[in-house]
Amino acid sequence: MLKLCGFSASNYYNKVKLALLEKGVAFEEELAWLGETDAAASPLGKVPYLRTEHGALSESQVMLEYIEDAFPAQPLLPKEPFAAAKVRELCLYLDLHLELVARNLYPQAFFGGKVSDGVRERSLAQLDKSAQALGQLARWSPFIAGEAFTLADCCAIVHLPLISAASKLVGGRDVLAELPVRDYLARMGTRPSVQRVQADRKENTAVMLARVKGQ
Ligand SMILES: N[C@@H](CCC(=O)N[C@@H](CS)C(=O)NCC(=O)O)C(=O)O
Repeated sequence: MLKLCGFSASNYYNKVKLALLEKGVAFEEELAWLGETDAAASPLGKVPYLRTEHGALSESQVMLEYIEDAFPAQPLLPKEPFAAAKVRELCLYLDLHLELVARNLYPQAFFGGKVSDGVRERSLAQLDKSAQALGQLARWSPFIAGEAFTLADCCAIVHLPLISAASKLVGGRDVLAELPVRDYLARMGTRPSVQRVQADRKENTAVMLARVKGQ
């Protein structure tokens, strides 16, 4: 059986967990905090990683693609190649151009640290640009790529709240304010998969923050 490794406070862990739940693929969870990961499975020490019967995989997007190929029932990518590419494009914008940039702000937003003025201003400027690009690509009708729940929703549901929160806490404004994110997340929040992920995230975040404080 697939084993998803990492911890439930992690947005990338939850991206993969959402795909597994939405597809109805059986999996187990293996708790691995940062600093306690399996170096053979995740060479950069990041979470999540996925143990499969063939070996381990790192990088959440690679895991989504593997799960999609290995378990084609309940597809989360359109069959038509161009439509599938548009979903992948959204995943990349969400992971690379939004979440990875917002991540620069997390030390101050969530972990009691401080980011330099330069990092804050550069990150916010890049986020403004990327938010505009997301506005151009996203459909929100009712899902982020259109009429069906796709891999892009797995990215959006876990990343968008963090991007809004980090920009508000560090920059004083929500870089996603112009987009219909609140209604979208409320819609997605009615799905059992999302409710399970949120409940596990809340529980695990309390443990994680206690660990960080104790260090
Ligand atoms: N590109 C990676 C990003 C994963 C990632 O950054 N995970 C965070 C936890 S949410 C992490 O492991 N951070 C520790 C580190 O980067 O060393 C993926 O998609 O899996």
